[in-house]
Amino acid sequence: MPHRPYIVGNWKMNGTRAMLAEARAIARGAARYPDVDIALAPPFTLIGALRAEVSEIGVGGQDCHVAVKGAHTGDVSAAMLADIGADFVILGHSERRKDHGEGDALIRAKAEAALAAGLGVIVCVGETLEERDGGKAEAVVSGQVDGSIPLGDAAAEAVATGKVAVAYEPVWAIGTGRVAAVEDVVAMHAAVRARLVAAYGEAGEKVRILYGGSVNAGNAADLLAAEGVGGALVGGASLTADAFLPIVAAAG
Ligand code: G2H
Repeated sequence: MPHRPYIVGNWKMNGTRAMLAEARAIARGAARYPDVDIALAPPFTLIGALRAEVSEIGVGGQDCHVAVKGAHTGDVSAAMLADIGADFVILGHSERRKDHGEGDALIRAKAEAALAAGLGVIVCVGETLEERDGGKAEAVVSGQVDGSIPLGDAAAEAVATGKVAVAYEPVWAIGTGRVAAVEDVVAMHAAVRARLVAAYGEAGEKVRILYGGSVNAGNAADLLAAEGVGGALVGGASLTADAFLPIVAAAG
C-alpha cells in the first residue's frame, strides 16, 4: 500500500528560542511539498512556541508519561502535550531505552496513553551493533514491535486513521554517519511490517514505517525509494532548514 511520505525532524535536546527561525523556514519550505507530511519534534520547551508560529507542519513531543497528571516530578503527560498543541509524540527512542531504561511494556503504556490523549505516536525500534553482528537484528526488532506498539480499540482506530507509525532506527546508525545498507533496511522494514500485520490484521499495512539513523540530503533519496520505507525520522539533519528541506524534497 503506498503511503504519503512522512518526514519527521527529531531535534532531541537541541534548540533554544533562536532556533524557531529554522522551524519557520522549514514550514515555509514545506509549502512546496504538498504531498509530504512534515513534522518537527522539538524539546518540550519549544513545542508551544513552535505551534503558535507554524501551522503548516506537524509538531510533536519526544516522550510522555503514562499518567495524565500527578506526582511525577520532571515528567510531562500526553494530555499536556495535546493541550499545548502537539499532534504526536515519539516514544521508545533508543536514547530513551538506553538512558532511561525504558522497556517495551512501558513504551506500550505510553503509546496507549498518547492515543487516549488524541495524539499520534511514532514508536521507535532498532537493534544494537552487537545484536546485528550476532545475527539477531530481526528477532530483536520483531520482539520490540510485538512488545511496544499500542493495542486495544483505541489503537485499532488510530491505526485505521494513520495515527500510528513505527520508526526503525538501528542503534549503530544513529548520529554516527553510518547508514544501514538499503537491502538491510528493506529486510528490516519487511520484518516490522509482518509484526504489524500480525498485531493489527490487514490494517497493519496502514502503519507508516520510517527509517532513522544518519539520514541526510545525500542518502535520503535512496532510502526513501526503498521498498517499504514510508518516511524518515531525522535527527542531526533536521536542525536547519538547509539540511532538512532537501530530505523533504527527496520524499516529494
Ligand atoms: C536517529 C535519528 C533521529 P540522527 O536517532 O531519531 O538521529 O539522524 O542524528 O542519526
